[in-house]
Amino acid sequence: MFKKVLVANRGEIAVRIIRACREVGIETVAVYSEVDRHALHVRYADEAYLLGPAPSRESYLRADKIIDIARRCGADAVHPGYGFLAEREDFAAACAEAGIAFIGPKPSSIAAMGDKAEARATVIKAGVPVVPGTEDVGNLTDEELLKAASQIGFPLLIKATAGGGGKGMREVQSLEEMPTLLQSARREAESAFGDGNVYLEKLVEGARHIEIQILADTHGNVIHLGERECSLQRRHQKLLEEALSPAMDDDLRETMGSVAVKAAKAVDYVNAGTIEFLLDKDKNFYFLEMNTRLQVEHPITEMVTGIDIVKEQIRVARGRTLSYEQEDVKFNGHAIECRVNAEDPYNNFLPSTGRITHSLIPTGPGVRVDTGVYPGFEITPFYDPMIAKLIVWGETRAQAILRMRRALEEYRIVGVRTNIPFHQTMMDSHRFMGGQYDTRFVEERFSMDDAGEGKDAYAETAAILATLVAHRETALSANIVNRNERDTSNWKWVGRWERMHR
Ligand code: MV4
Repeated sequence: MFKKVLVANRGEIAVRIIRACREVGIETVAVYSEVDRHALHVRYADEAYLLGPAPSRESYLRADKIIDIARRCGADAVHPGYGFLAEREDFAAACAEAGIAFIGPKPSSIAAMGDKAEARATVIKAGVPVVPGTEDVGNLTDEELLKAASQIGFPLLIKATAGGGGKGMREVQSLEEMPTLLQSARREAESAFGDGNVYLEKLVEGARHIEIQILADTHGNVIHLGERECSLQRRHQKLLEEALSPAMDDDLRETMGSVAVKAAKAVDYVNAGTIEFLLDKDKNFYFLEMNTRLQVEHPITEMVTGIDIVKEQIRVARGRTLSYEQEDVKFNGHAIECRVNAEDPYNNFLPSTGRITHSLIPTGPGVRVDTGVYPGFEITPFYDPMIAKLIVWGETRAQAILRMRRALEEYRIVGVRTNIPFHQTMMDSHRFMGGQYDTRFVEERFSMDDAGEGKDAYAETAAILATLVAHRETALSANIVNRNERDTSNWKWVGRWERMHR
């Protein structure tokens, strides 16, 4: 049993991890930077130690200091959260060397999935579908890439092997463009990751971003907890996630879930992880990459499965078996997460800094808010701008949307600008309501004045949602919902249903 866990992170995720430890009776140690002296994670922990100045490199990325603190305060384990040191194989290895459990996967799994070309090659061998592209690993020369490009065909994507987050990614329309774009992709990857290595994939257009949560223990048990729909993002920053996806059905979930389990087993995975897929219009799916960490959006999976993912992480890190087998995993209702960022949606999502003077946090049935800030806390430009995650659960997707609209209305944050108006506009968007969106939606088809122009628009939206709810609740609905998932827009079936009842 762990007696004491050091949480090597800050903000809402540090608070989330401390809460899980508290509930199972484990003492907690926080670490913090100079600007986080009064942060919530410091207040919630049993002990706290200063790391250094605000910049991450001098604080939350100081692996040496963190391990030293863990050793000296007698922590048995370190939880890295997400970001910072979470996917650094050298940190995971250094913890093990110091006799401290790393609450996450083995260094070798982090490394195997960290190199995206190697990850591709590994999962291909395990029979996981990937987008057609280069299959060799190691440093491919420009000459080899040009040759491969003609075979793959256009349009294609140049991706950085050290990548993630779209850095060093280039869309290529023709062979003529290749040399220039190769050069700029390599240059960007080199400056972002210190590694200019790239690989190629055919471009999949108009796809959705679906990710499958998996849990694995040290006894060879691997299960999946279903998917999260993460297509609503802007510049590779996710803004809103849903579980389950409105684009999936039970059969597809079972298929993709077992493929995700295969991918995890291919790298001998232990602890919580996420397999990212692209899902195209014809419901073909392709492995993209694996995130070898706890993710920001893990709460929506917790809401629909009832499984505490952080507690399972701690449990398997202690060498215990998972508390659940695949048959025990049942999905109930629908969950949505809105990431509340300190940024101005009316001004190109410009980051907003300053002191939070007042805040009123929504509560009530089906609402969960994970946050690391409070009135008096200052938002600085040193860390990412997410100040809270507003998570709601509803019996149906429509109920969840209505609940999210209510919670967003209740939310008050004074002192910094937030993207709450963006989320409100999204909740009123007819395309969102119909579940009809892909990864291009926010950037190409969505505008802040899409919905809610005047009171009438709101009344109309509410009426549509009420109709959706009522519809789901009739026995009749099952058939029509099934049909809609195959061939018509939700929009049409609401109209059809209304005409039927006139
Ligand atoms: C793709 C793709 C289309 N085709 N690969 C973006 C970041 C990296 N994780 C993978 N990404 C993509 N890879 C092929 N072959 C489209 C994207 C993509 C994307 C993926 C997930 C979520 C949002 C995205 C936004 C733009 C592009």
